[in-house]
Amino acid sequence: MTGVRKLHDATIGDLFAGERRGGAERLAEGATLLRGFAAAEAAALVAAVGTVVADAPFRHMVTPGGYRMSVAMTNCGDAGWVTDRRGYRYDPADPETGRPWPAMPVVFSALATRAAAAGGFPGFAADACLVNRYEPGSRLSLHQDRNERDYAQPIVSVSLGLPATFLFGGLERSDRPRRFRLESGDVVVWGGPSRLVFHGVDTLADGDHPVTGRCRINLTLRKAR
Ligand code: MD3
Ligand code: FE
Repeated sequence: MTGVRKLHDATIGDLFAGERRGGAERLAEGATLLRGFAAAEAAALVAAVGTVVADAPFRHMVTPGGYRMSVAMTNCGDAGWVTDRRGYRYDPADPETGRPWPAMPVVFSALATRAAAAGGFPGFAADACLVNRYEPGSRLSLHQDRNERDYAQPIVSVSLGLPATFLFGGLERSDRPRRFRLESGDVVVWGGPSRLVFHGVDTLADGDHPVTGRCRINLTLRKAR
């Protein structure tokens, strides 16, 4: 190795000291990006989404303000996140059918527990999973996740399929967001002081992915109640 290369590596190493540890990147206090953490399981996770969707199909929900969301959603687990003209909430039943949401696949809950532990939250047990499907042109505007009972519980998010630009803001809506590219198999754990930050997803670019085809799927695993 040349002296120049060694110097370069040492500089990069110093720049990221305290930020990267064994593939984990600390985005902010309590927020950890685990690049590729679910890559080996991506196909199995997408297959499990197929079993959920067979029972509770993707649908475009309406916001309390009357806007149709560009992201299609469904849920599994003990409760599902829903929105309609009456507001945002968790519901134990799918409002489209009146039936309970499908059970959470064990591949989801086991991954959430392992990822949360890697992000510094041992013993996490997700009881709800929101499944988001982004097609080209879909986006999720800046928001906070505030419908869960206990903000001490982290949220685990899993990206599958087409890459997206994630917007990671601050505790005020007006804080200018940082932008991160999230790829298939990336997992992010959001807890502690990062739990209530404003966040969103930029308009999805078109593409074709071997695991999902022309879309991105995001799983958000939560302890809702
Ligand atoms: C940061 N989903 O469903 S996951 C959502 O890619 C949501 O579908 C996005 O935001 C998606 O509510 C982003 C990343 C995420 C999820 C929850 C968070 C980031 C978060 C909660 C607090 C802070
Ligand atoms: Fe969110």
